[in-house]
Order: sequence, then structure tokens, then C-alpha cells
Amino acid sequence: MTQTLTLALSKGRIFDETLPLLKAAGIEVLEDPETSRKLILPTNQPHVRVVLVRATDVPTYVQYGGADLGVTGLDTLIEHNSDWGGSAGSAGLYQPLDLQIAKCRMSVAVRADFDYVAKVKQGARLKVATKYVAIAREFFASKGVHVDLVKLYGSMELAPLTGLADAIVDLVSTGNTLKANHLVEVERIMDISSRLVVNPAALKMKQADIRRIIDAFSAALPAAKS
Ligand code: PRT
Ligand code: MG
Repeated sequence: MTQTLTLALSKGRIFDETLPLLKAAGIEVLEDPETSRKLILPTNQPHVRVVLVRATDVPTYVQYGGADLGVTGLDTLIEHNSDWGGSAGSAGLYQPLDLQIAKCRMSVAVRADFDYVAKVKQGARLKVATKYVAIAREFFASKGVHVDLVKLYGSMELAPLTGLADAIVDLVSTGNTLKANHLVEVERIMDISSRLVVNPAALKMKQADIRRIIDAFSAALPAAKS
């Protein structure tokens, strides 16, 4: 291995849950992102480094070659592709593996006292707040439900409580956040997990190194083990 290989990860659950996969590929990150201020982390392999970026920036880094590969949630990937790929869908990112980590679901939630089913049946126009505009638009269009989408960057749960929106589209894992805010899940849009994404040019130039990582990750997945 001679050329440097750069892997883009975001701090938190994606970093934490990618570590065991990296280990299976013989790669150990030498610094802890929670305590280090560095944005480029060395590994035990001199030619492999990890760059820490915002979760929503991972596809951008990989698409433009700022990183050769990265790990990103399907939610983030779909939203990124709709910004860049249009109907082509992939924005020039090679997506070889579902890593089955950082699992959750994309759902519609409303206030417990909001009769979602009745409103939809009436053909009412719903105000929906979300960070996931592309996923929400596609979902409600496929159901034939008319919506006004309000784009938010965080704390979606607040929108129905303040009258900003009737419903939200957000990620749900344990359901505790919804419960704490007196919201209920009324539709499950899709299951979400994180994906390995690879820059297609890097795949050609650094084929052996990237293949080795894909194969090691793939062998370490739950499906491969059972
Ligand atoms: O947090 P930050 O603003 O820095 O960025 P980010 O939210 O984009 O990153 P991060 O690390 O929080 O999420 C990265 C990826 O993890 C997401 O793109 C998802 O694919 C995946 N993931 C898995 C989740 C969750 N589970 C999750 N529960 N991302 C977010 N959440 C949030 C959710 O938005 C809600 O606010 O957790 C809350 C719900 O959790 P429960 O357990 O209370 O249901
Ligand atoms: Mg977050």
C-alpha cells in the first residue's frame, strides 16, 4: 500500500459503530475523536487516515474526492442524491455495502391529540416539518397526500408542539424522544442503516486497497457471520 487512503466519518454513533469494522480490516484509529481536537486522525496503518466531518458532509467529501470512502446514513445519502443526482440517483457515489450499523427508521409523527388518519382521509393539506425534505416529499406524493413542507435543521419534535407544523418526518430509534415530547409515530416510511460510499475514481486508482477494506467489512457483517 503506497497511496494514502482517506476515510470520512462523523463523530458519534457512526464513528463508534464503524470502529469494529475497521478493526476487522486490521485498521485501528490511534486517537479518540471525543477527546482529540484533531480533524485528521492517524491509524496504525501509515497510509490510512480518518477525517472527521459533519454527518451531512460525508457524501460531499467522498463525491468530490476529499475522501476516498466514507460511512453515511441512508437518510443522508438519499437527501444528498436528490440535491445532486436527480433521477440518476447516485450522484456518482459507489455504494457497495449496507453496513447494518446506526440503525433506525424514518417515520411520520404527530401530537397525540392530532387525528392524522382522519385528516388524511378528509384530504386535508398537512403542514410537515422536517430536515428530510426529499424523503418526505416522495413519501407523501406516493400516498397522494397534499403537504406543505417546512425545512428545519434540528429539534423537529418542537414543530408540532408550537403550532409550526401538524406533523414531522424524523428518525426514530428507541422512540424515547417522541414519547418525552408527547408525540406518536403514525407511519413508518423506511428502515435506515449506514452505507459505505466510495469515490468511483478512487476505486479505480486504489483498487486493491479499497477492495481489501470492502471485503473485510463485508466479512464482518452480521449476515456474513451467521
Ligand atoms: O447530530 P449532528 O447534528 O452533529 O448530526 P447528525 O444528527 O446528522 O449526526 P448523528 O451522528 O446524530 O446521526 C448520524 C446518522 O445516525 C443519521 O444520519 C442516521 O442515519 C443514524 N441514526 C441512527 C440516527 C439515529 N439512529 C437517531 N436516533 N440519527 C439521529 N437520531 C436522532 C433522531 O433524529 C431523534 O432526534 O435521535 C432522536 C431519536 O432517538 P430515539 O432513540 O429517542 O428514538
Ligand atoms: Mg444528531
